[in-house]
Amino acid sequence: MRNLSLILISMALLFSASTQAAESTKKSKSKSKNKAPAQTAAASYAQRSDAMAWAERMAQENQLDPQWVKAQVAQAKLIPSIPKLILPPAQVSQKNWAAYRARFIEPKRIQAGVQFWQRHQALLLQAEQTYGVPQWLIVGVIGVETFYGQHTGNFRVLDALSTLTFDFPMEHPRAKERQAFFSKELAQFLAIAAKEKINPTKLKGSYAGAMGLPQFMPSSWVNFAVDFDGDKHIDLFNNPADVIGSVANYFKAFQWQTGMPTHYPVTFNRDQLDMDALMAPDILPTFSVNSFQSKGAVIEGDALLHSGPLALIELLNGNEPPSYVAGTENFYAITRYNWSSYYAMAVIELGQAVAREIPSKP
Ligand SMILES: [Ca+2]
Repeated sequence: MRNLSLILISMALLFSASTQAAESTKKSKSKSKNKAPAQTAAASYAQRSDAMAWAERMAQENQLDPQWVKAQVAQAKLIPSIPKLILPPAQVSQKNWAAYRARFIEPKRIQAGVQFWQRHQALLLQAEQTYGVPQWLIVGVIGVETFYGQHTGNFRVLDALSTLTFDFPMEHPRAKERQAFFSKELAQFLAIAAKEKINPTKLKGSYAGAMGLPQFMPSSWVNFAVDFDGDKHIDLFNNPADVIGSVANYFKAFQWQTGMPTHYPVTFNRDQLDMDALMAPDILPTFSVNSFQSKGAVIEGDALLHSGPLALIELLNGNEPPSYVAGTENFYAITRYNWSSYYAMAVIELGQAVAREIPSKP
């Protein structure tokens, strides 16, 4: 299992694609009595002694100019909707793979994926050759995250991360850990802006601070983003080479194994299935082909020749019967981008649906 910050990154990313609709709904309700735009009413952190003390401390820890850091934090504004968005939903709706799938595996997104692939064919091939990560995976991730750059988020990242650092809702079940996480993300964000000489107020992202076409959190940017076109800058907003190379590098860093399938079909007779044992490790691949079969899972063909461990992946379909697949270590690797088997499956199916539309070359 990975560390907490990755859980939090992925939780933030998990909701990145769906937050804008929720946000606009909430905004229109809360503003019904008050026509003023949110920015007018928003409190600035310039007057907050805790924020200024944080800036001082953060500048020292990261060898940044304290005056510059304070001047940036002073421009940050509280976004009142964000503390509500970060709270777990009051009612957990039943998971539904069929509904989730329909949001992502649909003609418009596939068509945008085909255009993205054709436009960036050379870069995708170069990334595959450099990192051993298939082109369809890179295309699938960017499509699920941001619809190929159409939905990269409309919050100023500086405001979003400042709000989650200085005004994190204390009623959150893991408030202290998450606030500490976002404090580090804000520090990393400012370090990126300083290094790239970007005005931090110009960068927009999700309410949790995920940025650019691949929706990298600042810590992911610092640790995994690459300058893939060699222009001495990393730009995940406008530079397709850096975007494509960074996604591929991320999966290489999380042990993507070149050539290994992500999953195999699986069937079973429920009476002969040791469901408790198979579900115990959740999505972590644990069972050899032999032990998977001895517990009642039925796999065929190539799956029988698989040499690594497998996991029984269950995807709920609301009131309909669940879907199951046998997930490999590469399926697990995709969940390191976002801790959700539903997310991983959507990335796989979108990427492969796009790939089927790309004429294969000799
Ligand atoms: Ca670059």
